[in-house]
Amino acid sequence: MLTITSAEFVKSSVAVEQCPSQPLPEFAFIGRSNVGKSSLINMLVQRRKLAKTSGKPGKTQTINHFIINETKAKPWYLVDLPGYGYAKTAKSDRKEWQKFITNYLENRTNLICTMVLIDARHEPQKIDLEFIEYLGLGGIPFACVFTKCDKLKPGALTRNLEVYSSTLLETFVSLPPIFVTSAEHSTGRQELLDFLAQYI
Ligand SMILES: Nc1nc2c(ncn2[C@@H]2O[C@H](COP(=O)(O)OP(=O)(O)OP(=O)(O)O)[C@@H](O)[C@H]2O)c(=O)[nH]1
Ligand SMILES: [Mg+2]
Repeated sequence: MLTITSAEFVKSSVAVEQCPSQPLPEFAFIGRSNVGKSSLINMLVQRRKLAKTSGKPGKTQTINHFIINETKAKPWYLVDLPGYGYAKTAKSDRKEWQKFITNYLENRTNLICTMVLIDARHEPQKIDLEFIEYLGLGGIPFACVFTKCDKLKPGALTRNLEVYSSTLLETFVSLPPIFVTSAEHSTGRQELLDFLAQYI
């Protein structure tokens, strides 16, 4: 089992070239604006205010590295990425976002796995499916993490997960690793940490 002893902000970058040069194992969190990326990172490391969160979409605008120390292994990074699909973002800015993030995802050599966050309350959204397909086609390792599961009843959660899985199976031959989380209740924390621990 992995026991985190400290988690600290390292730096914000606006290009992959600016990211920390130490080649430590790295895991990135991505998904729609407001899906709960920053909150999930805080939940994992049990620090309420490490990654800045907001009720308004578009809070995280840079690639933010956090270094995590634990008892049994070398340090590793968690990376908070800006969200996609924020309706108020101008088209030209969206193109910029794409370049900046795809460049990171495709060229960050120590990036081990990208966690794609999906709001558990909704049916599959085109923007998420397209992003997942992009990762799949590019051979970029990823896992799906459903967020905000405290906001729906167990029956609805099960149903949404089933719909999501069958939608993914229309494109993929097998399902990626799937996690169900709540940053409010720390649901899924141990499962996610166990998943990361395999690589560390
Ligand atoms: N109920 C509930 N609310 C959550 C959960 N996770 C996040 N939220 C809320 O959702 C809002 C957005 O959370 P953030 O963590 O800032 O989301 P983000 O994906 O980092 O957003 P951007 O940085 O703007 O892309 C905040 O008001 C959080 O409190 C959760 O598991 N349960
Ligand atoms: Mg954020």
